[in-house]
Amino acid sequence: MKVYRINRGILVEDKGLFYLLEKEDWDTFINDDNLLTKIKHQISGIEPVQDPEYYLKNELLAPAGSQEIWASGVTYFNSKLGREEESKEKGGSNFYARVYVAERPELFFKSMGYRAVGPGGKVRIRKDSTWDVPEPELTLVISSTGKIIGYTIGNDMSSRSIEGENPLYLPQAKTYDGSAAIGPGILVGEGPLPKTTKISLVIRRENKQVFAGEIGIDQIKRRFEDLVSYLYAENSFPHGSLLMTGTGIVPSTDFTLHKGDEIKIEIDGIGTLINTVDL
Ligand code: DO4
Ligand code: MG
Repeated sequence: MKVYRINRGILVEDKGLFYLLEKEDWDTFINDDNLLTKIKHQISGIEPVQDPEYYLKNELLAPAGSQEIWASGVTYFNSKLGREEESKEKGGSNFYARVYVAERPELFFKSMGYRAVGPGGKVRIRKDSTWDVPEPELTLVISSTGKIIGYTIGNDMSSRSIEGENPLYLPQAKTYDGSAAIGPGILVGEGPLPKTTKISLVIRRENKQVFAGEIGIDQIKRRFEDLVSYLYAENSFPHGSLLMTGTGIVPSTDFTLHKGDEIKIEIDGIGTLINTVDL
């Protein structure tokens, strides 16, 4: 079952049919430990909509409102290698090797939900950055009690030049207007994602593919429950939260994003998130 946030409420996809729940408040709707049961109950007895494409094309919003969006770092070996490479000249690389094996994960604040870019929207690169990449990340949707209630796709846009300069610049490399994209919808399943789930990233420039990469979620070093447990240990989230789980796809050091690039992230079973790059 998938849930999309749209202008006029919520669109539910179940077994190829779509149901409209008008005037539902997103924050109240999504923050529910028994979300799947609630949705099943709410769509029973209502007719499916005839033209779901209209809503998906014209009304789709980022699936977050008052939720905070956090992110995990260096959860895949490729991420550790990439950060070591970008920071080695400045002497910061050792921190990444250490956090990769540490018990405490790297977690950082990324964006408020209402500031996140939705499907089809424009993500940004900073004007004071010279080296920029998207980070395609499986994103957990978590209730206020700390239960993982769904999954979506996140793009943790990152400035590698600022991050590589000094690890203490991380908040500036990671959090700025247009730095977080999420969507298209939330997969609300009966249980955990299959271990064979793949994340793929394709970047196109002037209609040509300039980067493609893929990673399996089985390559992640951390358990999702452990990431959530660290995040919730000393923080309360009255509306729930979203947590990006880190990237395992890191383009080579000669790659940087350009204005106009199209970023396409796909995760099996969840969908495809497409955004274009602006300055
Ligand atoms: O430590 C820097 C950020 C790491 C990150 O965002 C990732 O691994 O996805
Ligand atoms: Mg990341």
